[in-house]
Amino acid sequence: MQVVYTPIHLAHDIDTETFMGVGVPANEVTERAERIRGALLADGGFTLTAPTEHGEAPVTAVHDPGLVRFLEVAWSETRAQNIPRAFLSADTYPNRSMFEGMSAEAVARLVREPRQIGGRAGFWGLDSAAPLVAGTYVAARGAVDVALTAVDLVLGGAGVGAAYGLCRPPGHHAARSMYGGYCFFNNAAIAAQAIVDATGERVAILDVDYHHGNGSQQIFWRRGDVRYVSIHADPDRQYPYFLGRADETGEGEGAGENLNIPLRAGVTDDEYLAAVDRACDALAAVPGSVVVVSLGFDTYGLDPIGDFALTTAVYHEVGRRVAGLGRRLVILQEGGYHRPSLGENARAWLRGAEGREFDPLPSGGFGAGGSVVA
Ligand code: SP5
Ligand code: ZN
Repeated sequence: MQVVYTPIHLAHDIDTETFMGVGVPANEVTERAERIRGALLADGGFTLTAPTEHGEAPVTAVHDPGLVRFLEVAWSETRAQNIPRAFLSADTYPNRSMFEGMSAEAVARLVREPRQIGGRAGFWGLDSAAPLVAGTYVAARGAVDVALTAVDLVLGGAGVGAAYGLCRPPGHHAARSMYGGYCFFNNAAIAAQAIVDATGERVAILDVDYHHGNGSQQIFWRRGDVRYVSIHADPDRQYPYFLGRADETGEGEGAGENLNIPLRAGVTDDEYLAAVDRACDALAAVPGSVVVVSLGFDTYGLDPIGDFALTTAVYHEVGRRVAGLGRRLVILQEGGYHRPSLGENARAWLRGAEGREFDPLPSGGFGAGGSVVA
């Protein structure tokens, strides 16, 4: 399988994030992508491909141009104001209660981008846990190019059944006009839109990151041409808290095109596979030949921010079942924060998707084999 990768992600060099106002070691770090790259190279069955530049048009096909402009200048604006921070997070968010009692017209007039960077970050940002540094914009644009190059490979007519985009930073929390959750541009949504535009077919997104992909849901909420199916931690207990419930099914043309499968803490391999089968039924019902997969490994039992109990073996089986749909797959990396297992988990999933057996490394992926950084 071809793996689209670029070292540009290294520019998004994060060491600290904010959790409930406290600086803590960052989860979404460069080592994640390097671990996966190393393990796939060591496997021998994967070929690394560099992305090609696709420009801004596919980004603004999905995102507000104002978000793109904000992310492009956020770092330099922050430096220009002498803000002594290693990363940028918002000062004030436009909480909905600030406008309580006002008409929709008044709210539309008043909720606009301020001039000061702390307000602008609140206007465009979902939360304070998506650290933004000097290289963030260029890395986020690189991740979009990775996703779009994976689309090109799959649509290229060379009979490619699946391609994997090693996107970093991830994307599925980014909405049309919002970044957050370690995400800046929604790589999967941009890929899905590009597939719709290129093929005229309907497209489905399967999101198996531990978190609900609120951004992907928002972007396609009223769309009949892109179905969004997600298996994730119940937002009653987990980020993003305000979306991801089972009764969110889409509206208008998109009515019935959004399927959320929220799961309890401690979910086991068997329970998870039952959810995968439900999701696959919903995907099989979509006409069209391509499925975009938002692939996260924060569902792993040892993940530091997740609470599922999945094992490496289940990823092989999930990859196998998703490939069993008989669709071409554009597989894009989202989250997953237990660094020692990321390489093995990716190898297991992708080998399953290719119909190859999985031969676990003797070390279980931890240590020598799994942490090879070529
Ligand atoms: C792409 C993706 O997986 N984004 C996840 C964003 C999660 N943001 C909230 C993280 C909060 C982590 N808190 C850890 C506290 C453990 N006690
Ligand atoms: Zn996640």
